[in-house]
Amino acid sequence: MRVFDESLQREGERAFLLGWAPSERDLAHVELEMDELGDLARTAGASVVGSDVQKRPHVDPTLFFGSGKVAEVRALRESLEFGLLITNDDLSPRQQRNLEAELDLPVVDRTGLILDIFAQHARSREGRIQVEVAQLQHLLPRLTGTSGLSRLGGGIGTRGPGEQKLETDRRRIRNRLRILQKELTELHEERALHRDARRRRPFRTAALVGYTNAGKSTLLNAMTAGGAVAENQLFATLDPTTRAVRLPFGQPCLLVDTVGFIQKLPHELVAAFHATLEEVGEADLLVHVLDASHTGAESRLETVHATLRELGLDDRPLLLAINKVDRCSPGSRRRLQTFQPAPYLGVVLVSGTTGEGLDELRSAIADALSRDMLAVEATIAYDNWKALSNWRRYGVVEGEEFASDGVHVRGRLPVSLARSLAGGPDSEAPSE
Ligand SMILES: Nc1nc2c(ncn2[C@@H]2O[C@H](COP(=O)(O)OP(=O)(O)OP(=O)(O)O)[C@@H](O)[C@H]2O)c(=O)[nH]1
Ligand SMILES: [Mg+2]
Repeated sequence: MRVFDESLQREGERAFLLGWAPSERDLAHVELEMDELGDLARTAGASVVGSDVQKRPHVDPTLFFGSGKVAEVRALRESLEFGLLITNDDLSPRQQRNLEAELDLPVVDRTGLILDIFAQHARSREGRIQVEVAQLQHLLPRLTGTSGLSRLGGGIGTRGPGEQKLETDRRRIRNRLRILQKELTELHEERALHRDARRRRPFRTAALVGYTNAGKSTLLNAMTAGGAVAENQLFATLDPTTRAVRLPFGQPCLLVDTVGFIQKLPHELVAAFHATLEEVGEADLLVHVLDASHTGAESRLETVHATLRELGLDDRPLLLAINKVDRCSPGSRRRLQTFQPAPYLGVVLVSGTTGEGLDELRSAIADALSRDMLAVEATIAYDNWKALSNWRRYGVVEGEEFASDGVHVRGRLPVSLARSLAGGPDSEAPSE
């Protein structure tokens, strides 16, 4: 067990963390998860007074933890003066209720904690609704009264006015869920309209993805005019932010920053944030931002891959931006320079705070985005200035020669522009 004295300096709800490891072998990664749970608790505003991990092959169906461990935690309440227990694993509604009764304390599980942080950080209308939907869905099965008796069996405490109130509460929640879902659908349609408008312009989009706190918003700010919230907190960003970034050949690209991933990302949240994550789904390229200074960087890399798979985004072209290299020793930098994991088109070492590697990252993004452009060679008449300026703007100009019949241009163009230059059937120059 670990006891922290940070609580002496920090104000906030005093919380104790409890985790579970099925065997000795799992202890190391559970300890990493416990560190992260501490960060989550602090982000939610709690002060962590201590933590413990129970080793036990199986979880207990009624209490999750063994009754001995629960008694131990109960005994610690006096000396450590905590008013909240946070568990690293998700509890069934029944386990949560039983633990609360045994400990005479509120108990929050990992999902509940993440939902709380999301509720504090959601800013946009859509973000707030998504969080409320996830919270209500999390709450609904927990609204079954405290008796723990099944409704079919009936019995004392499950009937009468109490039960009626419960039914009313459930009905109210379901009604509220329906209203929220309807509003989400409307917002979703609105967003689709915006996206259609954007699609008509041949803007390319790259999305920054990665573990929470990896430095995505810091990178977005460093590469663009800024304005995204970057903080040493988990889930500082919930709402997508889109900014234009200039790439080396001058073509504009939109850079999207959005919610970070985390291990054991609650399913309610993945589902709830599907709409927000659609912005990522629309991207031509994903830039995976990895915090190189974190001890668990490798497992975080895996978590991000797993989350991308879950979201059906693992077929997208990927770049790896290894961030916070300003914190790395020369030795680990050298190792990182030769790091070439399979799915990535390129790997760049960057620092969002010192600006190191940002030019390389811009070039890597430009290269990756121009891969699916068409190679084109054409002569553009001098009176067709618009075609030339569109080429410079949205494509890549590799060579330009001014001749008597016009400008001979060699380079790459997005398919829609190449067609319009050839006067093809779908030709339609992008309107400004
Ligand atoms: N030393 C160092 N710190 C960095 C770097 N990039 C970001 N940070 C710090 O890391 C913390 C998290 O940065 P954010 O940009 O908010 O991270 P994020 O990935 O957007 O996080 P969420 O929005 O919470 O998912 C902040 O305290 C940043 O100042 C870097 O290159 N070097
Ligand atoms: Mg962020």
